[in-house]
Amino acid sequence: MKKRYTITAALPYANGPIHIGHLAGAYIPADIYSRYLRSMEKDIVFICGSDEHGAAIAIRAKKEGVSPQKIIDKYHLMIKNSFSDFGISFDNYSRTSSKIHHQTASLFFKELYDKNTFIEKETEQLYDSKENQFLADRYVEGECPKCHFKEAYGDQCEKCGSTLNPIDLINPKSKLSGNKPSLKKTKHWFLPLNNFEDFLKKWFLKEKKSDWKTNVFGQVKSWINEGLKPRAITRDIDWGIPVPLKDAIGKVLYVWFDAPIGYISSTIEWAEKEKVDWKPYWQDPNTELVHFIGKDNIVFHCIIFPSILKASEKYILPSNVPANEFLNLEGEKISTSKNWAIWLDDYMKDFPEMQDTLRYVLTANAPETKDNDFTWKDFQAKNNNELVAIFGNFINRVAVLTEKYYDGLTPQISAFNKEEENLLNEVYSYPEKIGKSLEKFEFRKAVNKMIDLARIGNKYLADKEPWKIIKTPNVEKVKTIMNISIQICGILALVCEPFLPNTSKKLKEQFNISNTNWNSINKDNPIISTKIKKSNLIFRKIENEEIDFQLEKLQKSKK
Ligand code: B3M
Ligand code: ZN
Repeated sequence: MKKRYTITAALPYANGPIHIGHLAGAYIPADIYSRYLRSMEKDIVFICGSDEHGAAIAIRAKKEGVSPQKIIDKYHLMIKNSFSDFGISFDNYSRTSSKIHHQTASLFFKELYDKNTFIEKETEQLYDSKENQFLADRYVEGECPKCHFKEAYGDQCEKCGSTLNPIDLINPKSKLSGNKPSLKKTKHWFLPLNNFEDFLKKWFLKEKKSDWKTNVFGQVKSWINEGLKPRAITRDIDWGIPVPLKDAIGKVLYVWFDAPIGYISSTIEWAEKEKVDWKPYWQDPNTELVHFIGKDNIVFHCIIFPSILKASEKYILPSNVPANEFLNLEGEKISTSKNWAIWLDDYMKDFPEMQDTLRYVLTANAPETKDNDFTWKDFQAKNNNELVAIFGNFINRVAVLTEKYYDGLTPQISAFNKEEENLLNEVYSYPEKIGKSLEKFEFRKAVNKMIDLARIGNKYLADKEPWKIIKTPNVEKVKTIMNISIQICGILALVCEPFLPNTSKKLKEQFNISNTNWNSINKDNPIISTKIKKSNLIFRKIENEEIDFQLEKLQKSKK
């Protein structure tokens, strides 16, 4: 029976395009991990979709004078295409405006309501009397009472990650009219997180979480120990999933109640297409559930969503939430409003066919345990000094020399000497070495091990200098050198797949490799083909002018 995994990546808001910070934060790590699990022949489903409710979309629609539906239709498609361009290999990419999600989320709410999970309470909420609208979430901005960040939202502070209630904000201001809000009574349904404190303490603090990242564990532990309060999970706005209760007309589910349930509805949608049962992926205790997110979503994935799943008593809980920190750009925070970002569709126009280079750089300098910085100079250096000069150079020399000496035919070798056996043992240990790092969500370490394998191949060829031996009586030795080098190329073709899917495809094609299972290769069962194809460069150098152009464009487009 294959081990089953449900892998989710945070549902991006459908109110703008995707930038490199999104890729580095959640989507590339999630894709690397999912591709690795597939190559280990696990039973995995990799799930995502557009998050299409919430104040941010309604506010953007109002600003642009269009309907929220128009906003989400535009960006859902743009986002879906960007992910596909960069090889983010979801098994299903859905959207929370779908019927199946409205049904799933409504049923989920009703089931918890019927179990008396929620508290029904009339409270005073912030109200914009000019716009005649209650102000929740991103409809209101103010100073965070915890860290005093000046632009905290009504439901969350992006700086310290705390969840907030709008009335907690210091000097709140309506994002619609800019006015100071008044207070007005309204009824909402609250999730009594305080009732889940014992469950969370046991599940999160007592049960084994040694393999959770310290930045995640520390943040959640402090929130649980601070004490949890009831949180409203309904809203007085007209964009979202209507609350399925008679006395809730005009109210919708809070976006952070419905969105995580979007992982489940996207799985149901996938299972219907595949004609399989979705339940084992969400309700079998042997299934591993892993959420890939950015650090600003930790509270929702480690406290609120697990409490909702627990309340339903039918679902598994996440085995891990390896949240990444933030990626900055040229020393500044990436900002959509200031247009300080590298948008994926722009990157594709300027660097067509070079998605793998961006995947490589965003993995090698991923903000795994602390915020990190992306610079165009570093992008150029990693591409030219590592992908071109080490990886590409090695592959190219092996293909050119095999073509030149043996018409592309792989020399068959029956016996290797001790030194060669040791080298083969070392190179065949890389799939397991890389796998071990991936299983610990240490993607930077894993990709560095991949490039180290290319370094070993490059050094072996440079040390052995077959181009000198070919003219001597010891010409037979060249056959061994090329055979070993071709085997290293084969291993690289396999282990680079999670990081560089396009490159892996090209190498498997060039070296005639059909195998994908990392467990099935070793020096007694070598990954080698009889004939390899002529070389075409798998990476190209990036010139200084290209980088100067990008830096100029970035500065010019800044708002
Ligand atoms: N839509 C993304 C964000 O906060 C948010 C994630 C939902 S995952 C269920 O940027
Ligand atoms: Zn804060």
